[in-house]
Amino acid sequence: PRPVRLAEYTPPAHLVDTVQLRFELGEEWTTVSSRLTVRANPERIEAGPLVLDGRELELLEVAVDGRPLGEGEYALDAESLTIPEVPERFTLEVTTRIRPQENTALEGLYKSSGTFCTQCEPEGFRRITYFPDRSDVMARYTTTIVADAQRYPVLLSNGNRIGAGTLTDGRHWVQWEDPFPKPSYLFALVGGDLARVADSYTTMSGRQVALHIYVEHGNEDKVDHAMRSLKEAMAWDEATYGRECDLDVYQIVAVEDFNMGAMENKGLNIFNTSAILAKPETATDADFQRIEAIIGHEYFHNWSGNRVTLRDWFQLSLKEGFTVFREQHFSADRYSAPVQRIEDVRRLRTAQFPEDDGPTAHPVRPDSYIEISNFYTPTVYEKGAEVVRMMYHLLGPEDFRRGTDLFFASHDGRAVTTEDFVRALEEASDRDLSQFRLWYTQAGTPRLFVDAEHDPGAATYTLHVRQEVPETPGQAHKQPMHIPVAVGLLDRAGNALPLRMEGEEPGGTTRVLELREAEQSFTFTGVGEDPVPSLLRGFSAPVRLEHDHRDQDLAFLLAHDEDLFTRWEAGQELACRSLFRGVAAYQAGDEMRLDETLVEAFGGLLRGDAGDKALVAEALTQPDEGYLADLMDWPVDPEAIHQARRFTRARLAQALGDDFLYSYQANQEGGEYRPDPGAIARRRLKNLSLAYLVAGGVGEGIEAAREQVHTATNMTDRLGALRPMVAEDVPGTAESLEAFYTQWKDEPEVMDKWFAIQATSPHYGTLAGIRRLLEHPAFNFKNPNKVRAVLGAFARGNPYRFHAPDGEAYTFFADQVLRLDRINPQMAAALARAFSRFRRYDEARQRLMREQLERIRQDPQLSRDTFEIVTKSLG
Ligand code: HT7
Ligand code: ZN
Repeated sequence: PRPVRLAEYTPPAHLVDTVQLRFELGEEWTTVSSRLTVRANPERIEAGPLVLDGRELELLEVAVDGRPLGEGEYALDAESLTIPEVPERFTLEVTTRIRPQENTALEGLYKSSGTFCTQCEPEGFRRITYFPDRSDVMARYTTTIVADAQRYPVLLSNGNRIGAGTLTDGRHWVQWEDPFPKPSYLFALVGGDLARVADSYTTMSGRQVALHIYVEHGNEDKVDHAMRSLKEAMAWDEATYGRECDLDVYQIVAVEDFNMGAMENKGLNIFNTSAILAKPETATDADFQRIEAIIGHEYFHNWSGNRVTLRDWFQLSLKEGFTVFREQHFSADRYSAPVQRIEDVRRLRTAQFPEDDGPTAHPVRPDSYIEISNFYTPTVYEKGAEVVRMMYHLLGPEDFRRGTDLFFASHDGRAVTTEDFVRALEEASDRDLSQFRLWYTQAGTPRLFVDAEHDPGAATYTLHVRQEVPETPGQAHKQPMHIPVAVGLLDRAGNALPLRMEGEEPGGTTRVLELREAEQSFTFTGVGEDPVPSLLRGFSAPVRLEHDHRDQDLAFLLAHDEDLFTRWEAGQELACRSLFRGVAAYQAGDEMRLDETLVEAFGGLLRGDAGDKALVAEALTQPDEGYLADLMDWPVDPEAIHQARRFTRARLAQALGDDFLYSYQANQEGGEYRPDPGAIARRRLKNLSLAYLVAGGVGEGIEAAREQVHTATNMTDRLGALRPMVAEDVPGTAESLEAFYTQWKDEPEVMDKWFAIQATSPHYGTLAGIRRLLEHPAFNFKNPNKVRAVLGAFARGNPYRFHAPDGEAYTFFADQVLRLDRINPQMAAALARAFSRFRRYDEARQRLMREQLERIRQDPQLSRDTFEIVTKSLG
């Protein structure tokens, strides 16, 4: 397949002003009739033939200005319909037939547990009807849906309901009109027998918006949290960005089979059930928080993505990076800002840094793709959000807000680019972002090397900073980037020093250094005694930072830094160093030892009366095996990492047994479950303590876990006990797993957790164990949540077993990729990424993984999605 390139972008030859759609939803097939008003694009000198996208469609009829075309008057191939001769303006009528019930790819119109639903982003609309399926063609849609009244009493589309009626054959119809022009990727339709939970919101200008959430009957008791979150998000966007909801009705529908978390279709969001359904008995604190974040994310898209949309798919981060930033800011305001930042950074480091350092690395604004569905990546989303965050801090909140106001006002109703966004921010501030733009076009995570020099005579302190942007596929030479590095200095008593730079007035205790050159030095004056530097406060830029802090400095920062992020960071670094000493010992066949500095630092955290328990819990959380693998020099040794991590965990638990027990007991609470920040933090610390105790084989801890798994009244506590039991396989685990299954087998979201904790356990997630899980009656290969819970969790969350040296897991996994590729190419391509960084491993593992990649590549029916990942991985 030929790649699509940004450099080859041309405006559409034809524009569509209005679209009238009529769907007849049937049990075997669905008929789709469309009526479009089309005109030549005045921006193009010559419009030429009309070319419409279409895939897997059966064309029944095509007519121009009411006249049906004969066979010689148009041309059809597997991807398009071309009409060579068309007038300047005309109406086009097209009738197609599709088979939603056979659509397992979950793109276009498909059926999920008896409900018709759509997923059109990025290129699903072309699986519904022939259309210029590109985001710069924006039209007004009117949609009529006809279906059996009993099976599908609920018929929904974008916009407002403008008509309904019944037919004599038992069918009924509903008509919807969307007043806002939109690209086809935001079209949505739902038909099913669903329950509706209704509420309403009064906007800042006093308009009433009806809020409707549709779920399967029986799930009505699981939407309170989503509804509350939606109203919070609406109020937040008004207060923070001045953005008001522009709709009369905002609808959300939950479906079980969905490739991602949710979709922001105009006025009709479609959600994966896992991103919406929650009650204390079935959802964890993390689920409650994730739901709030996703509800917010999709709602925020109503402005960042829908009102102002994308010119082309290369601009994807314009909506996704910006919207993730908005979502993270919303969550930070709702819970704890430092903890949110830690979680954002953890995600960036575990998912995006490896991508940026591997064969599928690409810029935040990519410049070519084979299959756009492969570009919904951590780089476009999370790194894209970091780029927006850096601009937010460079401009400051007021200028940034002026910039976004200008952006929304000047591009409302248009399809634009990341460049338009940056330009609006520049115009609204006095900032020059020319060099900063490299963040959009240069791939690779910059590395910063910092050396410090204290001159006691002159009372100066100088930071020498060097930056390197690594080579990435297709980008051999990089230019120096504009990197904001927030720093502070601590005196030996742990106080933050007021900062003053040569030739400047004294400032506060945090200073943002703007790095623009390959090497640069920054000198602070009035620094009498040698300070401890606190670098990259708040993780002010998405970079890998290297400095030569001593372990004692890290422990000191962990105990004293005023910046809570840097405190956590120091603790993680301390833990990583200790783990890598363990890795080296394990590899050399020596005895592993626990570092006293780590024991003291962790003990101090547990015993200290640190107000923010959530932060203590974050600091006590071990870096995961995948992150350690990313940090390790070649070759990654998954076994040594696993053993060192396990050893450290167990020994820490034994050394600090009393503290963990105390923390476990002190953070118990009775009363009603509430997912508020304080209660979440206490549960987190309690269950983290429990997990350590179980890992350390502390009898009282194991007893407590066995009891808690049965007596817990909420899923956070139940899983908080079951997860460490399954990880360690303590006596009684098999029975607890069985009891859990019996209790929750009818709750698909809970079963996903049951699968995932087994798939990630070194005891249950062996190859034989994974095979058993795939054969389990509750597993369903067509449901992406189940595939993620078993295969995704195995590859990502169980590197020790996935990379077993015999390579059998690789063969098995490649078989599953191929099997899934026939059913759902997007999911198969996502799984295939598990092999993409095979070059990071030893030669034997490399050979084994390469064999599997080649075997997949040779499959004659391989999808474009999986082909792209596999060929790029092979390089
Ligand atoms: N904008 C949405 C993207 C999405 C998607 C992409 C490819 C395949 C299926 C998909 N479902 C949703 C999600 C979001 O970022 O809000
Ligand atoms: Zn999004």
